[in-house]
Amino acid sequence: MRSLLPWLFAASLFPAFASANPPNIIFILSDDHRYDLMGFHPDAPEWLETPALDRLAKEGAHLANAFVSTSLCSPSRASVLTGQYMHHHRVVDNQRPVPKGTVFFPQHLQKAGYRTAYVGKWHMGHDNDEPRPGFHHWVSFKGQGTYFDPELNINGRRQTFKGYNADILTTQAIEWLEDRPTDQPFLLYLGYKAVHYPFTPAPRHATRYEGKKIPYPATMANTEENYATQPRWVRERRFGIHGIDHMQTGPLDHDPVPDFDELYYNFCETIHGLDENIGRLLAHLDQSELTKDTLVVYMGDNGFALGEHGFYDKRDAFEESIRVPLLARGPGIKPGTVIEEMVQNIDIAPTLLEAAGTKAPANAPKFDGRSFLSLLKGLKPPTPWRDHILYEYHWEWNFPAQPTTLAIRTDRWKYVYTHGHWDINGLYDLESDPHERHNLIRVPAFQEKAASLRAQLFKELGESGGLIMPIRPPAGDPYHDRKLKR
Ligand SMILES: [Ca+2]
Repeated sequence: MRSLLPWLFAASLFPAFASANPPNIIFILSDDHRYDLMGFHPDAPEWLETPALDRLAKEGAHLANAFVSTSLCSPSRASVLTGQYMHHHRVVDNQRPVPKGTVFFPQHLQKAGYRTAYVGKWHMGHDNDEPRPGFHHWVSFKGQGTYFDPELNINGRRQTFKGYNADILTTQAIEWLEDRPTDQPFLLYLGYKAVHYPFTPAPRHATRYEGKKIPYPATMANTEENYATQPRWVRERRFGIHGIDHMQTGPLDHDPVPDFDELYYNFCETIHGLDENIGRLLAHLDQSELTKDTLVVYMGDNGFALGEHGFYDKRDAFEESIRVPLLARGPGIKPGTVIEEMVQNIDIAPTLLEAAGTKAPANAPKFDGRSFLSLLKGLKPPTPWRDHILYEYHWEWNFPAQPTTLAIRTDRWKYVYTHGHWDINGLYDLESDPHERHNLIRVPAFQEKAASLRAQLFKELGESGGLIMPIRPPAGDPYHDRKLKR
């Protein structure tokens, strides 16, 4: 009789994808890595090498349509950890910490018997590197951290390490994997600082791609054709802090922006160093025979424009900003799976809990996202999958070029509403116009489409409590200056 008890316990704990043992989980979150800069991706430059990410895609699943609900570091990170939209978790910018009492999904995994570790960039608020709820082991740093010689807070004690941030974090992660108690499944949440702007490669990769051919996007040129139908703010942004016509005279603005080609090479070289470190981690899983029982998920926290519409950076609702890389390899996922359904950062928490065979307690804050584990396993989801996503971004005092933006995106259409300034909105047909060059918002034939998407966007945000305008005291260094138009 006694021997049955553990079995009964396990069966009740792991109902959906019951297996003998819940898998280990490694969730890797990188920073500012855009969706198509992975070697295997058809839109990547052919010279970019990411063998580790290519391996994850080959041995697991590539979620080809993965998006964030807010394209900014801290709000997106909070959405991953809480499974909630920004209007629910209330981390609306990069300046402020998570409200007290916020529940992070690793807390639920701890209750389900997981051993948990956080290693890397937390960045919700700039000043606090102290351990947060949900993790038995904690390695982090304040705010954005530094690419070189980081000071790490390891379980409450600070220590400075010599070297490149991504190398050091990977070593920390591997050391924890070696030292952890082995009688529990584990969650390793590894948040790289790489490849956050300003992109800074490891010295060993600093000139790796110099002189390679850069695929400049068609919407990069400052031509009448490119801006004929776009809102005015789009063209204006190219002359401000996150626009490419702001870059060449960077030093005069006390602004570290390099020229565009250098930015592009630095980005790719930093990605290569990140990939090398992910490769180290995957090799460690192989050597310690953990590969078979470990779900590895790789994701970026937001996208990044590389010249599209005259932009660099993120924040807007164009594709390059809202799409992210997302890969998953592990038990039950067939090699070479490609998932076309739209998934979001708010889906990570429910997905990882379901993979662990557990869920949030009934009294825990509700997730806005839903689990895509059935998609990963090639199964039909229990109810039809979503046919659209919502997007929200709130204007920041220190980066004023990007207005408050609300958007709804289906497989084919995107409606973009900007709030609080005198301009037009956006409507794009992603099927005939994947690069969003032709704003249809003023074309009579599309008025009905625009009105219906606008109504749906405001209805759903309203019902969710998302029609809020958080007005906070200005914080951070202001980047208000613009260049003269050339
Ligand atoms: Ca970021």
